[in-house]
Amino acid sequence: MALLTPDDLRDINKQLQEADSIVRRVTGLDIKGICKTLYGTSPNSEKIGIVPVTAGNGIIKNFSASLHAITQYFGFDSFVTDMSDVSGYYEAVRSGADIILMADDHTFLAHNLKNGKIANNQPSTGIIYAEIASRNQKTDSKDVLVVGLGKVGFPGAVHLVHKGFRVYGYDTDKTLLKRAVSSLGIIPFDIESPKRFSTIFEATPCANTIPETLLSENCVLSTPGIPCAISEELRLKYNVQLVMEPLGIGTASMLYSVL
Ligand code: NAI
Ligand code: PYL
Ligand code: MG
Repeated sequence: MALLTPDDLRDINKQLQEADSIVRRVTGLDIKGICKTLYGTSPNSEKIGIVPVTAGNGIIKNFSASLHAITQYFGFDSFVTDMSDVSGYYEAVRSGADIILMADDHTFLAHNLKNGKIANNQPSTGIIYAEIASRNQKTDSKDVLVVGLGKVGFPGAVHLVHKGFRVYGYDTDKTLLKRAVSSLGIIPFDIESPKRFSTIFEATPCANTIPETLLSENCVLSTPGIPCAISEELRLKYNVQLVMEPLGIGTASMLYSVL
């Protein structure tokens, strides 16, 4: 998994506010509204315990603090434990946490201790970014391009197929592309083809994955992938509505899915 850096998380509140305003402009709903309609849930005074984890590459500076800011932004009561790892988990439960948030290098989970529901960040992120893409108010077209069909992109593609979109898919890994074509019936897309899209969902760890030939004026690019899928120059040239934020939208999706 591509790991976040402290720099990605700089000024997370500002990043979240900016993302929220773009999500509103693109869909007519804010991130909370998207989560409510997606999962049919609303917070009910749940308390969230955030546990720092030292395993593997260890603590990412700003990670727990960012989760604290994100959970507060979405109106949850939350706290970061003083201790890490198993001791931190014990501390969170003893301090009355209803939901545990914790991540090692492979898995970022939300576990609701009251109802047993558990969420994984990767599918939760794919689903909410795909949902945002699917709500592009500026188009009637049912065509959506998905670039990157891995742990985030594949569940997003599944979501779009279930919503009745005509999903075009591309991944540099031919095996993953074949899997998505055979299991989901998506249309394999040749990235060199000049077809322009009004809605694109991208989930890769690479920069500049979307060539100019695929962009249309005012198109929506919904992408959790870091770094960004297009250059700033292309964003401005096509007035691309870019929904991209490093942690908060996916975390909101995880939390609402376990309520
Ligand atoms: P993954 O490694 O499972 O999937 C990435 C896929 O992109 C792979 O299948 C790979 O073959 C494909 N790919 C790479 N370069 C490509 C290119 N130029 N064109 C088309 N496909 C290409 O990774 P995962 O877990 O799905 O994560 C994807 C990205 O999302 C990463 O950058 C990760 O850090 C980010 N992420 C962001 C979150 C957020 O909240 N913003 C949350 C979780 C992940
Ligand atoms: C959850 C993010 C989204 C993209 N990459 C994922 C990542 O960076 N995972 C690693 C998270 C490690 C957190 C560390 C800590 O500070 O507790 N163990
Ligand atoms: Mg990318």
